[in-house]
Amino acid sequence: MTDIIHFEPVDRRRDLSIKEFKREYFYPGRPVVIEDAIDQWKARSSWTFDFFRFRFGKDIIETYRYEQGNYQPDHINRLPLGAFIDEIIANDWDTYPYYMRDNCGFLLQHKELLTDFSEPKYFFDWFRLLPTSMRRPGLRIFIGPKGAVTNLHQDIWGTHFWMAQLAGRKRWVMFSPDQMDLLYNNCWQVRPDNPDLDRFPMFANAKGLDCTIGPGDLIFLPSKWVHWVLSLDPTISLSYNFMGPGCFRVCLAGYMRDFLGARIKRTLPRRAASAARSGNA
Ligand SMILES: O=C(O)CCC(=O)C(=O)O
Ligand SMILES: [Fe+2]
Repeated sequence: MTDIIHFEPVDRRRDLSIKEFKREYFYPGRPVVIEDAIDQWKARSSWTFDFFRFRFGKDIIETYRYEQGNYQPDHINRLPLGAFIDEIIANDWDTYPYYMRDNCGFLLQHKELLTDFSEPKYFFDWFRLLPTSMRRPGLRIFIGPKGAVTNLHQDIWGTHFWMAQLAGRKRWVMFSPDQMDLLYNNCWQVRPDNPDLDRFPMFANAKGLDCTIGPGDLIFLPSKWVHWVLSLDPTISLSYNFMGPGCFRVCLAGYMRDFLGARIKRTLPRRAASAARSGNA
């Protein structure tokens, strides 16, 4: 497909020192693709479709269906991972619009996989400074067919983000937060590869960055950058959202709101039930 709008390429770097990363990308809030950051990972060569199919093929996983331009929250398909991998190799998005996305349970169930990779040296997650009971699982696996799409969005709580690409290629288009108005407040219906300029005319003036990541690449996306992702092949990726300089306050506030909200939701019915039992209700 020929794009209507031209985007600037994201920097691709090798031999990037931590100091250079911080000075050129992390502190100024610029995305970058680092080509050699995960060369030492075992997962870099071992996490193939066959590996997941043979080792974990019987695991029941959840996949999300993309319909009418978005993921439908109540449209979840549960099936064995092996059968899912067979489907995504044989089909593409038009015939099989299902994506195993944001999956954090898989790595919790298979802790042996945690030794296949390590946190890239560029990052340190400040969530790790919270008490253990308040931490959240941050690592997520994505497996999907060619054509799988993630609509335009910003990441949760304004976190920074990295993704390691292990199989297949993904196209990323991203916009700095100051482009928000031209993105119609990061409206999920804006498709950067084929925008409907009758509906979203201001998008024609949005300045975006563009890259394709393939096996072995690591992409860093700073807090609040708006992004859209398209799988160009069947893909396997590992991602992590983290807190750090530049997003500490907004991130902690969002996180605490959700964390405390969930706690209150869990405890209130228990309190009401025990008050009712003791006749205080
Ligand atoms: O790889 C993808 O499809 C989307 C990743 C992403 O944007 C996210 O996890 O927030
Ligand atoms: Fe995202």
